[in-house]
Amino acid sequence: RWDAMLYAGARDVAPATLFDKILSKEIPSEVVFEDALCLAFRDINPVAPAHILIIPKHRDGLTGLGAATAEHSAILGHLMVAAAAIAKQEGLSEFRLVTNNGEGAGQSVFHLHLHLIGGRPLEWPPG
Ligand code: DGP
Repeated sequence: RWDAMLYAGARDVAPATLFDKILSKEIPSEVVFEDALCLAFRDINPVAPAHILIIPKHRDGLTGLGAATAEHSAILGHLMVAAAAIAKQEGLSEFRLVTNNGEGAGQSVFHLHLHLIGGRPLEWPPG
């Protein structure tokens, strides 16, 4: 499965996900923000008027947040700062940032992603 590791990074042996195809543009997406380290695009199945996924371009073992180690500190911080910039760009002063870790928590794509959600009142606790 060397092909599957193309975008995942040399140290990443987990199977490729559809986000690799989004990164390669094989699957089109509505990109709202991009820099050298991350890509942000609109969720295909939005749960709110604003629903944006923010992903690292190189998964580097981050199948989900539960796989994070101290080596991932810089990219994780970068994703958070990107989320704040995207919220501002989208005109969201109130928003929620969520990451689902594990199928039981609602994770369906095993390439770390932050859900930036806003544009409507958000209830607490989430389901
Ligand atoms: P999660 O369930 O937390 O792993 O989030 C995965 C999200 O990915 C889910 O909210 C739906 C979204 N998604 C799935 N397939 C596509 C796609 O092809 N394009 C886009 N833009 N989003 C997708």
